[in-house]
Amino acid sequence: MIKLYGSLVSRATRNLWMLEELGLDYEHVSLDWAKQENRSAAYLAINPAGKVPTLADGDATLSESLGINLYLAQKYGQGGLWPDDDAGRARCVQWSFWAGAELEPLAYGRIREFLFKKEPDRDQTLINDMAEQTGPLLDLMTLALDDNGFLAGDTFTVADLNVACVMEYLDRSGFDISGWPKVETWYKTTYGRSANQKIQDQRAPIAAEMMKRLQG
Ligand SMILES: N[C@@H](CCC(=O)N[C@@H](CS)C(=O)NCC(=O)O)C(=O)O
Repeated sequence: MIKLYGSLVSRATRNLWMLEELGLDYEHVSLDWAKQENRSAAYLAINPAGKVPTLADGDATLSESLGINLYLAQKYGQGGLWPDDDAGRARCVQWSFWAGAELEPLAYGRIREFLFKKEPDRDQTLINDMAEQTGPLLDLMTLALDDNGFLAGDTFTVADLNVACVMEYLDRSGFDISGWPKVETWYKTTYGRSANQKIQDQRAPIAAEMMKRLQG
């Protein structure tokens, strides 16, 4: 059976969402990184980087959350989350790279400032700079969504899932996307899908506990 390693307060939620979308049977092995469970000898034998998530599926043991989702879509989502046409598949790869390389550094940067630091320790200059750099990315998404309402074609694909699960960091850190109404509508519809809702409902109490610890 497919195994997914990583806790509900980690990027593993990206893959849990995907596994639910695909309706696959899987085992979720929750590792608490606050307790360094991802640094145990047993886990390092599976993923020498000691990071989560890791997916084990038959001969494939994979890391990198967005790459794992591309793999799952390709293997189990043909014609749905993984489009039938070459251009659609290429756009899924393109947007996934974009999410990791362009959006995530800014969105995760905000999480570090807003969730992992207390108010007096936040770097307001950095926050303002990151906000300024985020605007053009949302402009670009608006252009892409103008064509068809989804990022890689005219239906929901792994491109939408991978971008939305990174955009989650903007949401959680209170970035206001109402100035980009197409993106806002797309995000609410995408992130609100029932497969993700199921995972977010499981995550909520654990995340609340973590926030209490971080913010006091
Ligand atoms: N680019 C990687 C990032 C993986 C990553 O940094 N995971 C964090 C949790 S979300 C982690 O394992 N942190 C614990 C550590 O580095 O010890 C991905 O998308 O999977």
